[in-house]
Amino acid sequence: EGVGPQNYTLIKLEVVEPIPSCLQEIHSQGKKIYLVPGTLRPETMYGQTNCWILPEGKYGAFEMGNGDVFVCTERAARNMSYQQLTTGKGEYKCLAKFNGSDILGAALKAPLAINPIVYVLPMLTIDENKGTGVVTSVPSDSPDDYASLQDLKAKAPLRAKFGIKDEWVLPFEVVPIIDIPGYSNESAVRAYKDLNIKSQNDRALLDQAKDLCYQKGFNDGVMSVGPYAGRKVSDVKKIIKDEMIAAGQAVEYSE
Ligand code: A2H
Repeated sequence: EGVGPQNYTLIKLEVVEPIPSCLQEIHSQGKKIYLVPGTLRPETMYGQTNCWILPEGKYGAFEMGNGDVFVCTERAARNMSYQQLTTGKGEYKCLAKFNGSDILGAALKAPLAINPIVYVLPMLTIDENKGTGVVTSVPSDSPDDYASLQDLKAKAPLRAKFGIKDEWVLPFEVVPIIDIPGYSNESAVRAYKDLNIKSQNDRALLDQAKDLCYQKGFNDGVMSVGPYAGRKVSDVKKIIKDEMIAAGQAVEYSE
């Protein structure tokens, strides 16, 4: 835990057909359902390849003030209720409760993503007490995401353990979105290889890689996709975030 509040951007990844059974009743009422990962890197959303949940994590579907339904931890929904996101202060209506494993393989439409559809996959290192308990995966720029995706790609028994179909994982390649001159256009992949990281459980090395990529990405990164291609990350990060919020693709959240 750091000092002071952490300001996240929650990205709205819409659950689309086939709807998981735990969400079917809500969907049949015509409501839009979103997984809402918290991110510090809204400018990387072009490179999303999947969305992570904790399989044994407890999640709910919560009604927001504007009629949207957000899938996240109850803890996050409670925090949202004090940030003008739900129907009233301290009030958050839970429409369904389920485990992360119940939504594995759900298909999502992720805003800005070059991949038209991404899938919900298991990440075993998610902290249920941070953010929304949902994480969007950008393996080009996040070492944790790259390590977790590599684990699933390389280990058929891991996929089998969680009932993950090959087609939810294997076709998804790293999407280069930010060039760091003199380093890499896939910084997380470079850091993973340089530090000889072997799995999502290499916590100390992943923390090192994460700091390195975060610093380099912000200080030296140049967008290579989207309307701001050629512009520095540090100059367009806030613009991209504000545009997503204005377009109804994201909301602010802090804790
Ligand atoms: B970031 P901080 Cl491209 N458990 O988003 C584990 N990790 C979580 C989480 C949770 N409950 N909630 C959020 N996160 C991840 C993008 C990204 C992120 C990139 C590069 C670095 C990066 C795509 N994943 O984070 O502990 C989310 O991943 C490195 C700082 O609150 C979120 O931003 O500082 C970040 O950790 C928040 O980390």
